[in-house]
Amino acid sequence: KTFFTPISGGAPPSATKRPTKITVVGVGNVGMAIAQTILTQDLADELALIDAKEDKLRGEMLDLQHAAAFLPRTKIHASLDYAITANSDLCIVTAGARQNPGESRLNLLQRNVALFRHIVPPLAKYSPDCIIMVVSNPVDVLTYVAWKLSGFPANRVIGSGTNLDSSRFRFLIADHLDVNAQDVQAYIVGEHGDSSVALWSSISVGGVPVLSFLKRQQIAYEKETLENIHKEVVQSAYEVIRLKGYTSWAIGYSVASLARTLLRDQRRIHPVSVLAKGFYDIEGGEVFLSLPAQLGRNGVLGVANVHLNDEEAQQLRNSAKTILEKFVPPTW
Ligand code: 6V0
Repeated sequence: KTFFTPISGGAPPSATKRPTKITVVGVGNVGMAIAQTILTQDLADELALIDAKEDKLRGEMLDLQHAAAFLPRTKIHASLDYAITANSDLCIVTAGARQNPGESRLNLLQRNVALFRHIVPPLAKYSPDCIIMVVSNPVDVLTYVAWKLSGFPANRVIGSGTNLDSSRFRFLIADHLDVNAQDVQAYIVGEHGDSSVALWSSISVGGVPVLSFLKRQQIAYEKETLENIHKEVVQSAYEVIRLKGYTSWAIGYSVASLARTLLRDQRRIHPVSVLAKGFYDIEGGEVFLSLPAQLGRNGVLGVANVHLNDEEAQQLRNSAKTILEKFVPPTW
């Protein structure tokens, strides 16, 4: 039954192009912020939602569907069954156990690895050609875990990494210099978390290198102010969580911007968690951490060779070591 009668000689309704499909696993605060940003930005024709809590899942699906009159058209499905994720172009994993009071990060990691064993293999089975984007924490280690569990090539497994940290960094620099954050080119790389590395030497605003500008203008070097900005970036997630209980809006926009670059083949450079072995003299095994990576329809297209000074290069290697030390590889 169709509402309209096709014009004679016109293509039948089924002969349209394959829909762009995104799956979001985990409909908590982060998953829903990502889902709603994807919808408002018209990034997918189909959105599949997966969670372990049936009522919450159905409630969130209905709530989004009821906004259909105000949104671009997107078909929204939700189920406990991974069959609904079939033929996704991008699968975003936000499911995660929360840290219990007094629980070590290592224990939390082991619980999340157990959870990923139930999530990643079915995603890979139903969408063997998709790109997997990991958001759950600790994101760098869990991206490695997703890579191993999926059996995918490394270019198709990406962690949201320091894309969010870099956005916080750009906001704070923009605020300090009273410019637009979109004109600030600045990267935070390495671990998403305490050992992240701010690449001060390559920051520019509107093409003007910031550090040499400040020096030339004989504005006090402001090293302390700059270091405080990085400290504020590292602290900002803790602060938002202390104040409102979780973070959601910024990670929602951050991941939606990654989805746009990937699915629309925008070839933009984002600091995201990638297999870092062999880049920037990072040694000591297979480690995922954030580097400025060019992204497109095939996932990670390459890693930009940003010039790091000696201090930054050393900090990046230390960050890799920190991640490797945190991680006790499970037996696959
Ligand atoms: P939340 O609100 O507790 O949501 C987690 C969701 O996962 C819940 O709805 C659970 O029911 C669901 N879930 C649990 N187990 C499963 C399972 N086996 N299968 C499917 N779903 C399951 O947490 P929130 O949304 O606040 O955070 C999610 C994750 O994102 C956490 O690990 C955060 O630490 C992480 N973040 C990562 C960020 C980044 O920049 N990488 C930023 C913010 C949060």
